[in-house]
Amino acid sequence: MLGIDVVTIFPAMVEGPVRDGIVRRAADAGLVRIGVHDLRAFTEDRHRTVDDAPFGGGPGMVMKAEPFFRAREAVVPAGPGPRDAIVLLSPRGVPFDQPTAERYAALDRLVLLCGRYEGIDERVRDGVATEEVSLGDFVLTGGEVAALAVIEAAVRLIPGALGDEGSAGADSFADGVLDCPHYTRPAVVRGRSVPEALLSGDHGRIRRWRRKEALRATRQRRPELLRTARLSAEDRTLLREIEDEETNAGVVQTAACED
Ligand code: JDE
Repeated sequence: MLGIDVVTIFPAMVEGPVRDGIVRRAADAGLVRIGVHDLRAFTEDRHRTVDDAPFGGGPGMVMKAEPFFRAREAVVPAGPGPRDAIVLLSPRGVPFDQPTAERYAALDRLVLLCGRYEGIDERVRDGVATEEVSLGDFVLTGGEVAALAVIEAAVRLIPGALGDEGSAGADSFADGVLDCPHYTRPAVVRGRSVPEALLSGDHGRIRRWRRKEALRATRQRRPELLRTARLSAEDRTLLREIEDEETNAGVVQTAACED
C-alpha cells in the first residue's frame, strides 16, 4: 500500500483537503495512508525556528535545512529505498506530469516536502530530496497546494480509488491527447445545441467524432503534445480532415472579406 507523508509548516492547509473526496475514500478503503507532519515539530530551539536570513545577503528568508533532515529521519528512518520518493515541490523542479503521477501511484512511500518563504536551503535538495518537481511556470507562496495536487493526481490512479465513478483510462493525457468535449441534457441550452453526431445513435460515428474533437482541441491548445502522443492511422486521417477544414475556413473568410 502507498504511504504518503507531507512535511509542512501549515499542516491544517493539507489536512482539510485530504480528509475529503477521492483521497479520503481511498484512505478509508485502505488503499493509501496519508500522514501530515508539522515541520516545527522537528526544530530544536525554543522558538521553533524554521527560517533564517540568506547567506550572502539580500531580501527574504530561506527555510533552514536541519528541520527537514530531522523530519526525513522520523518519517523514513532507514532512508529512501528504490520504491520510495522524497519530493521537494518548487518552481525550480522538473515538470510534474501524468507519467510522474503513475510512477508515484505505484510507490511504497511518497514523502512531499513543502517549502515556504523565498526558498529552501540547497542542502535539503542535495541531502534529503530524491527529486524536485514543479507544477508549472508560476510561483506559489508555498508548496502545500502543489503537494495536494500531486496527492490527488497519484491517489486517483491507485486501482479501486475511483470506485464506480469509472476508470482513469479515458482521461485527458491517458493516451497523450486532450479529452473530447462532453454534453448532457437538455439537448439545447440557451440556443446552443449538442453536436448532431452525439444524438445520432451511431456508435461508430460518435466514437469518431469524439476522437476528432479530442485531436482538434489538442492541435489548437497543446500542439506540442501531438509530437509524443500515440497516434493511430485513423488519428492521422482525422488530423488531415481538421487541417483541411481550417484551410477551407480560411478561404471562406478571405472571400467574405473581399466583398
Ligand atoms: C510548485 N510550481 C510552483 C515557492 C518561491 C520566490 C518565492 C517563492 C521549495 O522552494 C520553494 C517552493 C515554493 C512553492 O512551490 C511553488 C510551485 N510548483 O511555487 C518558492 C520561489 N521564489 C520556493
